[in-house]
Amino acid sequence: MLRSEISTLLGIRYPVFQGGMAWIANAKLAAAVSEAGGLGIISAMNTDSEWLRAEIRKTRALTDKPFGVNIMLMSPVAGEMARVVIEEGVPVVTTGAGNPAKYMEGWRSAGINVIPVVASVAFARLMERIGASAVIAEGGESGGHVGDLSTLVLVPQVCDAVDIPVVAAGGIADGRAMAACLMLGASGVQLGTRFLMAWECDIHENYRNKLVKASDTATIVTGRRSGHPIRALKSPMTRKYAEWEFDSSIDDAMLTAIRAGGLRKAVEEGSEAEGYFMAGQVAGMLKNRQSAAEIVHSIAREAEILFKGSSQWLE
Ligand code: TUI
Repeated sequence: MLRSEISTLLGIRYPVFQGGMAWIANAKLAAAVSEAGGLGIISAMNTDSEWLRAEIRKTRALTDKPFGVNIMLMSPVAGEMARVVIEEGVPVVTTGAGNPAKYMEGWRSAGINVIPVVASVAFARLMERIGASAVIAEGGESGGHVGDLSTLVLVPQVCDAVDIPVVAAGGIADGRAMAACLMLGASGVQLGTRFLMAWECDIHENYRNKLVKASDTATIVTGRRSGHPIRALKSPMTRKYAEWEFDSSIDDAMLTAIRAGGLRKAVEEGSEAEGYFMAGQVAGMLKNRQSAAEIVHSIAREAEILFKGSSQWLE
């Protein structure tokens, strides 16, 4: 049985978070992960704050275990979502793609454990200073919004820089990567892409078929020009986007809107032409559908076996 600071802090059995994937991570997926002993996370990206309120209540009806809500800070409705998590007494909030400073006091006085995603040491230090309970150090292998550093270099540097627990994310799909991240000093891991294979994950079958067919080099990062780079599966849409990026007649706001709309078209419609199929570099490792519980349990079990066998490296 793995022991970790983050599991104790949050009252979860396995230090395995399910990433709060925009348009994807709903009550059904989050509750299944939490019920299995991990930390399920609902994305606050979808539609409006009443949708979020309903998903939080659905999650509570499905599990009595802790769960979280992810707030994507670039979203125009982030402020509304920030209020709903307080009103609904959500135990854990993770944030992404920005600085949660203006919400921090409200969340902390409501007793929420705030766990921001960070992509650099400086930002991790700042988050610790303003009261984060832990940070998620996410390397650029991840899907969606990405930072510059890879997980292998980001995680140990963040671990050295802060005294709060660090959860590793980006490029993690199995127990080998989990064990490696714990060895780097992380207290837990967060996985997004692998949970796209869960039976409880409602994405269009075209999205899943593309993931199953994906190879190690199947993803591409676009949007560096806008300052908001996004990793997704290569597709007609990403190819077009890569061309538009070099077209000065198309402004940054339009490019961001195209991707936001493209993610919904991928998830709900499976649109080959217009979908933006966000996925991490682990896409090439996904083959089988499994339940969320099988995913959580197998990753934790694999990591445990590796730790037990790790004395093989000693003479
Ligand atoms: O947020 C994510 N990944 C996402 S959000 C998303 S939704 C979307 N986004 C854009 C267009 C269309 C849809 C898809 N994927 N991951 C968390 C994350 N946060 N990764 C990196 C960061 C990050 C980067 C820089 C956090 C903070 C930061 O600096 C903040 C600052 O103010 O310096």
